[in-house]
Amino acid sequence: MTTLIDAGLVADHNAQLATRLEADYEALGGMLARRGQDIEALTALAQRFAVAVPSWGVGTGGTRFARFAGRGEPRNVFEKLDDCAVINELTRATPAVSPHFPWDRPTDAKELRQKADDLGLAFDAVNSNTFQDQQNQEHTYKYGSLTANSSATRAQAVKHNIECIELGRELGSKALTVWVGDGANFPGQHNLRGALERYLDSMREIYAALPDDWNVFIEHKLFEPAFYATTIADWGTSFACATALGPKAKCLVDLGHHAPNTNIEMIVARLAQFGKLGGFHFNDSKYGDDDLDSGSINPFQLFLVFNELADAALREGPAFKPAYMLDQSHNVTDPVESLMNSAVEVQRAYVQAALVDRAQLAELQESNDVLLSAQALKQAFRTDVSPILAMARVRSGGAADPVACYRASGYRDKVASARPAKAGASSSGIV
Ligand code: PSV
Ligand code: MN
Repeated sequence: MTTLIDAGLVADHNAQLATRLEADYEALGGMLARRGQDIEALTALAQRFAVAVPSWGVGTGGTRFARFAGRGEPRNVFEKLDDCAVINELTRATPAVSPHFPWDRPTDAKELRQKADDLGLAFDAVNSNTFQDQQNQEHTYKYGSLTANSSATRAQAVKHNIECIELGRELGSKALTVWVGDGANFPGQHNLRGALERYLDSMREIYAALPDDWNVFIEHKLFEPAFYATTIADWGTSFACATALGPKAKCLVDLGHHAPNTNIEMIVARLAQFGKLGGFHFNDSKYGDDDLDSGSINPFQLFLVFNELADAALREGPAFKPAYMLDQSHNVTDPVESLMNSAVEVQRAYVQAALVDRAQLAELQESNDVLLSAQALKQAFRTDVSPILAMARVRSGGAADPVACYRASGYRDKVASARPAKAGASSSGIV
């Protein structure tokens, strides 16, 4: 197995922080014990947590105005995997990568799988891309893909999704995520019902190509690129489509894809209740689909999402396993740092949600004790579980402080000289 960050460097880094960490861990352990909670059980829980990294997230993103390239950006899927491996080596919370095709299409899937294996990585859901035209593509997606009026365009988009399934099989993936930007920019542009009927017809063909042990995740998004009526705009449409398609179809919740102030945790509860919660794209936002780092704007919302997930896990048992993935665009930060930070923030919300005494909360709710019910959640959210997360990382072979250790490793400088920027290349990152 190849490691990209020197194990000795990580050990030195951890040794430097050990005294402080142990003191903080002990203090937190004492406080939790007084609340009847076992810090060791929580640390073990944190060690089991995993969230997948989006291959496109390791490139520098941009907006429709500009993209400011970063140093040492990965130029192909192999280099992207290296960056993803660094994130996992230091956080020990991201053992899988979610690839995007055709951006990450390998010439040899076996070679790519071997490379991932060697880096200790697996592949999570594969993503199709029919929201932009590729070079030498026969039919344009300018007016839609799976919903297009043209049957030839729809067939081309269906074929691409089926190719993604094939590639995903070779990589050991078990799910396909379908997000389409299809929609209308002007009233009258679309027959709203007709577009959704065409979407379902196309999705039925894709669904039919799924292996028995696969799922297809339907990702909804309110707007962009369509600014008037997006075909799969909300969780209701996503749920209706997943239901119409069958048991292998589930809904994917990207935290940035809702109207401001939408109660996302309630959507999570609804989808879990009806067995249609497939997975997540975690990120944060202030205004729209900003794709900011997870937990950077509204960490309480992230906690409340995990509070619903903890409730669902208790009700559904081990079969309840939504896919956790990040989906962010890093425009002004080092993508490796942002992704490490986000993985830790999602893990933090997961552990904080486990602090809630669910039996006690149920009693408070039963007796209509509104104030103490709210306080039960607030107390968990206010608890700083950082020592648990750091201890979990150290015990799993990661870094007590992933960003500090990453900076000390000089990885970015190394890749900056090994990966000179290619003129005009922007194969990585969201542009
Ligand atoms: C769309 O905004 C999205 O959230 C989908 O998941 C895409 O696959 C991804 O971003 C990258 O464009
Ligand atoms: Mn997404």
